[in-house]
Amino acid sequence: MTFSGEINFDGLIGPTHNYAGLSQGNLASQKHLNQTSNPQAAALQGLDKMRLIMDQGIPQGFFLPHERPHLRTLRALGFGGTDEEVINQAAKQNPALLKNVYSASSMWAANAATFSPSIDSYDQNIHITPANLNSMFHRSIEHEFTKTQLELIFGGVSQVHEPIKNISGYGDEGAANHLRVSAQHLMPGFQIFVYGSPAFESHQGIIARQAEEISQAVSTQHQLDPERVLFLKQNEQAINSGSFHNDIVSLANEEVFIFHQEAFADRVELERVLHHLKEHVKGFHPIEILSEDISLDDLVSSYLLNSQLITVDNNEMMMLLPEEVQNHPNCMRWLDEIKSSSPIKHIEFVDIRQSMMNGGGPACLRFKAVVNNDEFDKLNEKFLLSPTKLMDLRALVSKHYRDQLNPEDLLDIKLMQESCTFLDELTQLLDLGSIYNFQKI
Ligand code: SUG
Repeated sequence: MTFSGEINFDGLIGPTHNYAGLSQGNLASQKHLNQTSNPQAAALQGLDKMRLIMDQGIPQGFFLPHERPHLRTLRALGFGGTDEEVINQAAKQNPALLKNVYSASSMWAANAATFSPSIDSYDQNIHITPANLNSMFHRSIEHEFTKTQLELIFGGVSQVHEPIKNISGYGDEGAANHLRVSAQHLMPGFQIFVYGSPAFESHQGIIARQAEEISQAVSTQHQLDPERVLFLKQNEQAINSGSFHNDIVSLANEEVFIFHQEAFADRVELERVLHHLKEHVKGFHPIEILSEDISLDDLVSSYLLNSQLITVDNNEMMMLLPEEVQNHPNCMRWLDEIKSSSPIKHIEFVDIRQSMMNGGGPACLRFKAVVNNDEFDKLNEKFLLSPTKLMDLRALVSKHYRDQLNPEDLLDIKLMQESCTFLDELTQLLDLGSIYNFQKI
C-alpha cells in the first residue's frame, strides 16, 4: 500500500502493568482492582497489535515505557535516602501513593498528546501538545517524559509545545478527546475538540477530566483556522456510564465519523457540526449509533468504538476491534450492517485483554499522527518498528517481564530493580543512550 500519511505510535506496555484500581470513573479499572496482572502477556499482546497494523502496510512506531516507580515524584514529596529507602518508606507510610508512581499507564498513548498535521496549521508546521493528564494523579506524572520522547521522535519536523496548565483540577487528555475529519489524511482537515466541562463550573458526582478552556488553548497554540475547529461537550450521562474519554463513544478516520446518539451533550451543537462537515468535507460519511440498537452500557462494556479505524487499499477501511466485542450480538449485527453501507469493509479482532481490564482498548494504545513524505523521512527511525525490531522487543520482554503481578508486589524492591534492568537493556537495544533519570545519576 502507498503511504497515506497515517503513522501510529503505540505505548510499549511496561513491566509494572498492574490492577491498582487507580482510575475513578473508569469502570474496567475499578472492576479489576487487586486482580493479578500478567505484564508479559500485556506487552506481547500490545506488540501483536502493532504487527497487525504493520501488516496492513501502515508504518508503526512505539513509545518507550516510562520509568516506574517514579522516584522523582516520591523525592519531590519528601521521601529521602537511597532509592531502596525511598521505596521502603513509601511502602510503609503511603502504599496508595506508591501504587500511583508504579502505574504503567503511559501505555495508553492516545492520552500522550494532541497532534495537528502541518497541512492544518497557518504556519504549515506540525504542532504537538503533550497532555497534562491532571485529573488523575498517576497520569499527571507522565507529561515530562512524554515530551522528551515526542521531541526525540518529531523534533526535526514539528513544534512540541509545553503542556497547557491545568485549571481547577481539570486537565487535558490529549488525542482521546480529539477527532480529525478530512477527505483524506493529507488534505486539510477539521479538528473536533471534545471536552467534559468548562473549568469553572462545578459538578456533583461526575468525573469529567477535560476542561473546555484547555481544548481551546490547544487549538490556538496549534495555529488552526477557527473555521476548521469545532468543539463538542461530552454528555454527562455518557461520562457517568463509563465513557471517561470521548474515544469510547465516537471515532473518526478520514471522511468517516461514527458516534453514539448519547455521546455529546448538545444535539443542536452536534447538528451544526455535522452540517459544517457535510458542507466542507468531500464524501463526508457520518454514522450514528442509536441507543435502541446499542445502549451506552453495551458500548462501554464492548469498547466497540475504541477500535482503530484505518484506511487500507482501494480507499476501503478496516476496523481493528477488541475481541470482547464478539460477546455482544447487537454490536456484531451493527458491524455486519456497516460493512454493506460504508467504506468499512474489513473487520479484525485483537486480543489485548490485559489492557482492556484497565479500560484501554486498541485506540487507547496508540497515538495517531499524520505526516507527509518529507516529514516521515525526518522522523527518528529508532522509534519505528520493523519485523526484526519487533522480534527483538518480544525477546527482551519475554526475558525480563513477570507473568504475574499483584498490587502488593509493588512493595517489593526487587520489582524496581527488574524494571530498571529492562529499561536499561531496552535503551541499549534501540541505541538511545541515557534517557531515563536512573541512567543519568
Ligand atoms: O486513564 N486507565 C487509563 C485508561 C486510558 C484509556 N485511554 C483512552 N480511552 N484513550 C485511564 O483511566 C488504569 C490504571 C489503574 O487502575 O491502575 C488507568 O489509568
